Amino acid sequence: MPEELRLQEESVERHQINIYLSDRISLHRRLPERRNPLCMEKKYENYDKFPTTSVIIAFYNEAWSTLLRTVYSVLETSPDMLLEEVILVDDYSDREHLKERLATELSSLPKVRLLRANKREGLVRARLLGASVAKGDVLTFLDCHCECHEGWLEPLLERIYEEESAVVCPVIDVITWDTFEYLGNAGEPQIGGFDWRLVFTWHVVPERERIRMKSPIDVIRSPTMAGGLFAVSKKYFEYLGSYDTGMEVWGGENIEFSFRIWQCGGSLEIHPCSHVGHVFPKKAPYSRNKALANSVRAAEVWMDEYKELYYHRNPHARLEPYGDVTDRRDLRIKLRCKDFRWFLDTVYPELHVPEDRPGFFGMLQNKGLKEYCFDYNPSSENQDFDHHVTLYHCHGMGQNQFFEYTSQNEIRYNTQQPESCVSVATGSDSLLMELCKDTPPEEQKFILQEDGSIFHVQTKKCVQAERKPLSDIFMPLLRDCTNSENQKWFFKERMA
Ligand code: LR7
Ligand code: MN
Repeated sequence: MPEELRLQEESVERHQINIYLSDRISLHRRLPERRNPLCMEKKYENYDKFPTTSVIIAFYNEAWSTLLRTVYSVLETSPDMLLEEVILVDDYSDREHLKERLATELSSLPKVRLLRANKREGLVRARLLGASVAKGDVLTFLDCHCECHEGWLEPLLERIYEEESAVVCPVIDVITWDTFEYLGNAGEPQIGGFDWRLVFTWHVVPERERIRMKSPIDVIRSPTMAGGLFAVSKKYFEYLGSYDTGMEVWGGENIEFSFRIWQCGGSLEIHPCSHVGHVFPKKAPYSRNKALANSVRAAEVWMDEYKELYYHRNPHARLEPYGDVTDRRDLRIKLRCKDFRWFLDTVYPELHVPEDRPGFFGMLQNKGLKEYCFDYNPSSENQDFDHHVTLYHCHGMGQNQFFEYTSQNEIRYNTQQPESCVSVATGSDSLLMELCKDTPPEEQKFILQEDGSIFHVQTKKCVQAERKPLSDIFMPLLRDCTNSENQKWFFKERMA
């Protein structure tokens, strides 16, 4: 059926999701069981005292079937007593099926309301529009391409019933964009972290947290949240200052809210018994160019002097206009929130905090081949470079050309998580990236000398910039030490 394939590809082109297939899957499908078996033995006492919830779903140009499946799954998996309403907020979509046709479809559904923004608000203000009319005790936010698993809601509301200042996320199961399979497993969920670019990351549950939890189905404390799926007491959300309304479109609000929850006295948790599926698209379906300014706002308000570590790795972020954050700083003072140092020490001790000593971080540039800098692409598809440092035109954008030379004599690539260190494989003359260790092993030790040479202690060789014969590829290689300019290096924070 080449015709069918073509239609599938067309829908992926348009939505970054195989909507052709989604349209052919029931809007009321049942999901495979993905919970830890212990969850099924859990008894909910005080069920009748649990807070009620308004489920808030903001959407922008979402496809019909993924949006409707989200709504039906909420209605079909949530106990009637606990579900106050489902509020859909149309963030100024322009697709035809989201106009009259959607309003008509929803009008026949109990508890469902539809609000429309008068201009594109972005997900933060769209969600707040929904929150402003919500009647439930708890606000439960979902993305508009989710499917709720049986029993997803009770654990979230029970936890907030126990502890009003807990913000609780479900386990996010993966629904694949191409086949719509519902993945996920009953094992231990992961928690949220971030790297120094303020990009959200997933981590295994650290030992200390496993010790704190009394059972595998206790809530797991998480430094950050992915952002789209969580429940929070309406009163507590308002107390915390809801969202930063200066954030546009997409990005950053999840990290900002996570910092704020912890620093201002709440807790952010994942409940292992609550599962919700989320369709992860092939790639971003709309422009997300406001994410940088949003992250800068988060850094400026919550990170104190640690914001410098962020700026070092995103030099262009310093130039980004991010608006006024006075109100948000005032809020931080009013709520007597703790500082970022406390957050790092207490909530996220696993995160390595770079030293960033002046003159020892940034682009690592060569003196002889002036335009060339250390460059590492962890996801390189080119087998030849897999896990190797190469040299590339210095671009001054931080990211994959950002390295830090530490007081432990490591050359660390610590922009992303997990952090890698420059290393040398036995018998090899090229530079290999390996995971950093607590104490650097011999092969990861380099001495950056006064004259700019980089001396590899174990092999007693120097790092030299070279062009690979018969190619346009440049690499740093270990050679006998000479005085040549190609063996001299210096760190530069940004382009002149
Ligand atoms: O301008 C916009 N207006 C909107 O109403 C842009 C988006 N939206 C809606 C959109 O239709 C969707 O319902 O906001 C919701 C989130 O947008 P997505 O689905 O494009 O975001 P995402 O799933 O790629 O991104 C994650 O990070 C975002 C950071 O801003 C938000 O916090 C998302 O909610 C969040 N999604 C999740 O946490 C689901 C799990 C993903 C992971 C990991
Ligand atoms: Mn999403």
